[in-house]
Amino acid sequence: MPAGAPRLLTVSLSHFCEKARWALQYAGIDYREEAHLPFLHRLSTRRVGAGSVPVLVGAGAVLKDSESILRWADAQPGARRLLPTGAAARSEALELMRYLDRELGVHARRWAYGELLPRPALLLPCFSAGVRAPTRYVAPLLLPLLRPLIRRGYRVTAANAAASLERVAAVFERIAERLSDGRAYLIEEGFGAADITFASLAAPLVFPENYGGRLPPLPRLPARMAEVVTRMRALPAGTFALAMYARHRAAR
Ligand SMILES: N[C@@H](CCC(=O)N[C@@H](CS)C(=O)NCC(=O)O)C(=O)O
Repeated sequence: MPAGAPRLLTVSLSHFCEKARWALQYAGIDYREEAHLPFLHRLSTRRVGAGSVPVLVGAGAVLKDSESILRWADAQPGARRLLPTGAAARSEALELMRYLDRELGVHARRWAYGELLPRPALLLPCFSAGVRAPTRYVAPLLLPLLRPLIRRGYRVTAANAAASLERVAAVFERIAERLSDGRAYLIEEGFGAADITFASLAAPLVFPENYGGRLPPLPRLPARMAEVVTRMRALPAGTFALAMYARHRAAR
């Protein structure tokens, strides 16, 4: 294992990577982020026996997805707790997080790529943020190859993107229902993993100001995307995601 702080392999734009970043930061764990271009990240993740990002390397292990990273961070001595300690609340949090990964993570991404893939000028700075030279310099040349790969990999078609927007709207409704009893956080015990998961995975729909990776600037979004973002931000779940960012996402 490399000495020093663990390495977090990421794609800057990725909301699953944001979930891991935020969890590590909130728990108070030092790490070094190593950003890659989408799909080229596989060259680095394969080397450590992993696939998708985020991956945390070091700290005596290779953690291959955002939930494992979050659970590891939660268990570190001296870390600020991310998961409830009581068994019932803990399994409630984990169940909710897995639902959010599946229904919000996957579908928010597909919808957002549906809007952004036709706009390479907006995507390029998001993909190349934090990527080291020389890859960063060749990113403009690679982008025309990456876009069809992403489209195919995430099955981004107009029909799928529209269906994904309906799926995320249903998640926003379910979250609003949960909050409708006046609770301040998704799990009554207090702020933690479930809130981080929801707010990070909702980021492509609400564009929080202090997102830890790189999103396109809100004023430059294409009109149809901006309209959806404005609508989602105003919903109770959207307002909640933005409030979690404002209150609990410290600048790094
Ligand atoms: N369940 C995984 C999902 C991660 C995921 O889907 N990551 C995307 C980026 S948002 C990715 O790496 N996709 C390309 C790949 O699978 O290589 C997690 O929670 O970490």
